[in-house]
Amino acid sequence: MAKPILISGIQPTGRLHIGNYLGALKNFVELQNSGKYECYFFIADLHSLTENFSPQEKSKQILELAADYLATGLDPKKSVIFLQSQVAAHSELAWIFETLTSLGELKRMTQFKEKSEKEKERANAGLLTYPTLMAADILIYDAAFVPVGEDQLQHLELTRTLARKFNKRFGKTFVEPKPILTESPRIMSISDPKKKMAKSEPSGCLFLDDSPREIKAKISRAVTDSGLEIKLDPEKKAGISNLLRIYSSLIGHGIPMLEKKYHGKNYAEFKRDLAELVINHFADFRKDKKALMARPQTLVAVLKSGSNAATKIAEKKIHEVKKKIGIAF
Ligand code: AQP
Repeated sequence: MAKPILISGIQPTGRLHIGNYLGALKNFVELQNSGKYECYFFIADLHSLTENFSPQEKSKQILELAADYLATGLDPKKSVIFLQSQVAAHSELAWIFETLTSLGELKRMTQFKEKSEKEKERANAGLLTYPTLMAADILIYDAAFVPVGEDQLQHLELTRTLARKFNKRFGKTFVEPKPILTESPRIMSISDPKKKMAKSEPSGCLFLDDSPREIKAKISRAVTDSGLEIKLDPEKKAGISNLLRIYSSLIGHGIPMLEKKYHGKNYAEFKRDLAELVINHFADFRKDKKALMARPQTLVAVLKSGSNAATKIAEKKIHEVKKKIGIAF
């Protein structure tokens, strides 16, 4: 029997942080290695153009994300790893979806509201239509599952709505995808634990390739409350709760076990152990990423070969879609 299809992507907008890892990438690798799915993982470069960028910086960010993918364990022999912009059918389908989506639906999206707030009318239109491109990324492969962090659930719901809307109007064409969330779908900023850790706020990020010195310094500075107890209480102890979540996700044990272990111990001891854990957890990653970045041609070749494979599937689907809506013969 054919395996269910699974797809996800990350934007090349800067170094990955531990929220991207625990909310998404770690799970990508585990799902790939489970052997239960036919996996597609892409670099969402078109989405990333909605942020300010320079061309040189963009090329570097793409290669760096390809290195992040491979260094954390994504494997081109097991998954199709590709660059979104190299598969033209994503953009074609996104346009069709834009014509099926109301302005109201797009304006209600939290990400659009947050990201366009500062720029108001000058915010680029791509920020608004981002979810229709995301729907195309997913639906074009008939994906049944999408591993994402919590921040993307609203967009995924719109994707499901679009699949239903299209199927109702033009006949069964798309699969309605379901999200797969991790145990830590929302890692918070270490400098402001009420906010999500986000690449656009680097001061609150623990980056995967931070040096051991940086990791130690950042974790010891991480904002916590003035209390003494090390226990989960996201309301009153947001900072410590966030650090507990990071710790427990990295060791794969529940938080109660950690609360027991650190009963009667102080924040400094807990933070020291967490820093040690993070440093060791990403030691191989730092080494492998450095080696991969020294071979950019290998990274380009992986993306080219994956993009060719993805194009074959996506071309078939866009042709089916065009026939359904009466613009292909
Ligand atoms: N803080 C987070 N906790 C858990 N998961 C997270 N993700 C992002 N932040 C967290 C998940 O990581 C995947 C890739 O994210 P992305 O780069 O495509 O999108 P993003 O949300 O724009 O990333 P950032 O780092 O949060 O940057 P900005 O500053 O743009 O907001 C997604 O699955 C996402 O859910």
